Amino acid sequence: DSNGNSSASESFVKMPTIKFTKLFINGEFVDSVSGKTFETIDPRTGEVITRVAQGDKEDVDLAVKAARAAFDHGPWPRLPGAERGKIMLKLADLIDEHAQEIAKLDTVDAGKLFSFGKAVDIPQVAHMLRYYAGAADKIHGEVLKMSRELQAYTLLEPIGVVGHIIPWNFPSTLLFAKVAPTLAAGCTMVVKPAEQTPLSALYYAHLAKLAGVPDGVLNVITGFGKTAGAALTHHMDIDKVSFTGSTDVGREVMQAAAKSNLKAVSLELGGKSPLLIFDDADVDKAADLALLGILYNKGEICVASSRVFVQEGIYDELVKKLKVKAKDWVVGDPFDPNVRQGPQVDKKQFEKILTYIEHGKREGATLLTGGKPVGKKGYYIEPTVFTDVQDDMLIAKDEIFGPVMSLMKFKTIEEGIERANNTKYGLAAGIVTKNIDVANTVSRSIRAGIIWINCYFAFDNDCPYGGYKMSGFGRDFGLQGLHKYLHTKSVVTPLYNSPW
Ligand code: TXE
Repeated sequence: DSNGNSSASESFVKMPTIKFTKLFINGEFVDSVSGKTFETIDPRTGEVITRVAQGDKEDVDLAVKAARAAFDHGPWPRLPGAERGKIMLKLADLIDEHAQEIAKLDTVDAGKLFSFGKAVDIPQVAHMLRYYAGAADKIHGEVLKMSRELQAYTLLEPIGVVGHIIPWNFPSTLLFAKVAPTLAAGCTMVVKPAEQTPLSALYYAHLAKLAGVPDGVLNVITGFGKTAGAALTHHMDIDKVSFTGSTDVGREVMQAAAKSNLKAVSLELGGKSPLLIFDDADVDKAADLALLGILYNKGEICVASSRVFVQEGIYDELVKKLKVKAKDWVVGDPFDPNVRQGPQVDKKQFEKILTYIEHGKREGATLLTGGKPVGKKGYYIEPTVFTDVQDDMLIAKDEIFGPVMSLMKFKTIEEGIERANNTKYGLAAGIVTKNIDVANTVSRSIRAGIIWINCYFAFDNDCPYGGYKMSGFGRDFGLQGLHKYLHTKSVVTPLYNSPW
C-alpha cells in the first residue's frame, strides 16, 4: 500500500518504475554524445537496476553552454524573487505528490530505508524548497554609512553558473541542499549526481520542468567522478563548484579550480565525529543515542558519531547496554518497515568497511558485537561495536563510513575535549550530560561545525551545517547556504556635488 506495508497489500512493488535514464540538458532528456551508458546496481541484491547515460566532458560542455545562456540571457536571474519562489513552491508540491516513487528510487539505488525516505527525507526536500522559496524575494544588500561624503550600497547578485557534485549517501537531501538555494539565488546549474545513485536526480529534473523551471536552469549530467565530475571542476565557464564527498576528492576539486579559472569552491567532506558521554548521563538513553549516531543510514553519513568517548564511571554499564541493543537492531530489506538498517551502498563500500573491521581486530580492539556480513546476497553488515579502542588505531582515525562504532574511555572533561579534538576532521560532535556547565564548556571547546547536546542528528533546514579543519569549508542549509551562491557588489557615488 502507499505506506509501503507490503504485508498489507499485494499491490506494493518493491521496485520503482524507471522512467528517466538519460542526461537532462537544456530541458530535454538526451543520450550522451558518446552513446555510452553505465549500470546502476541494487545493493539489496548486487543486481543491475538499469543502465544510465554516461556523461563525459562533451556532455558537460553542452550542459554548461545551456546553463550559461540561461544565466546570461534567460529569464531566471531576471525574474522577481517572488516569481522564482512561486515556481519553487510548485516544484515542492510536485515532489510531495511523487514522494513514494522518489523514495523507491533512493531505496533501490542507495539501500536507504523506504518508509523513512517517504516520511522524512523526501518531505524534507519539499520543505527545503519552501524554505528557500520564502527567501527568494528577500535577497537584498544594505546601505553603508561611509565616513567620507559618499553614498554606498551593496547589491547581492547571483554568482552565475554553478556546478554541483553530489554524493550517494543522501541522493535527495544533499542534492536539494544545493539546488534549492541555487534556484532561489537566481543562478543556473549543472548537477552531477553520484554514479551509485543517479536515478532520483533525473526524476527531479523532470518535475522541475513540469513546475516551470526554464530550460537550461537545471541540467543533470549522470556519469563518473574522474570524467564528468572532473570536467565540471576544470571548466572555464563555471563560476562556482559546490562539492560534497570525500576529503581526497575535495582536494582535487580545489586543485582543479586553481588550475582552471579560480572558480569559487565550497567543500563538505568527511568526518570522524566524537560523542562524549558523561558520568551523569542516563545510560539507557545514552546507549540509544550512541547507536543511532553510528547506525542511522547504515553509518553512511558524514556526521556519524564514529568515536564514542565514555566517562569511566558508566563505561562498563554502557558497554553492557550497547551489546544488547546492537543485537536488537534489525538489518534487512530496506522496504520492510521493521528494518532499521539496509545494505551498504555498493560492493566497494561494503568491502572497505569489512577491511576496517579486520584492521580493528588486528590492532587489538575488542569486538563487542557484530563484525560480519549479513546474509549471502547484497551488501549488508552487522551493527559493529569495538571497545578498548586506542586513539591511534586506524579505526579511531579514518572515516569508515559504515556501521562501526569505536568506544573509548576517558576520565576528566579536559581529557575528553582534548581527545575529541585530536582528529584532522571537524564536522560534528555530540555531548550527553545533564550538567549545563559541562555542556557549555564542551560545545565551545570542540572545533566542529555542529554540536548536538543530548540529541544526535537533530536537524532542520534552517540550521547551517559544514566543516572545520579537513571536513571542508562553506555552509549548506540555512541562510548561509543561500549566501554562498551570491556575490556582493558595492555601488558608490558622491553624496554632494563633490569633485571626485
Ligand atoms: O566518494 P567521492 P566515494 C567519504 C566516505 C566514503 C569515501 C569514498 O568516507 O567512504 O568518501 O566515497 C564525485 N572530480 N564520503 O568514493 O569519490 C563522485 O562521482 C570531481 C563522505 O563515493 O568523493 C561523486 O559524485 N568529482 C561524504 C562525488 O564526487 C569527483 C559522502 C563523491 O564521491 C571526482 C560520500 C573528481 N576527481 C563519501 N571523483 C560526505 N561528506 O557526506 C569523484 N567525484
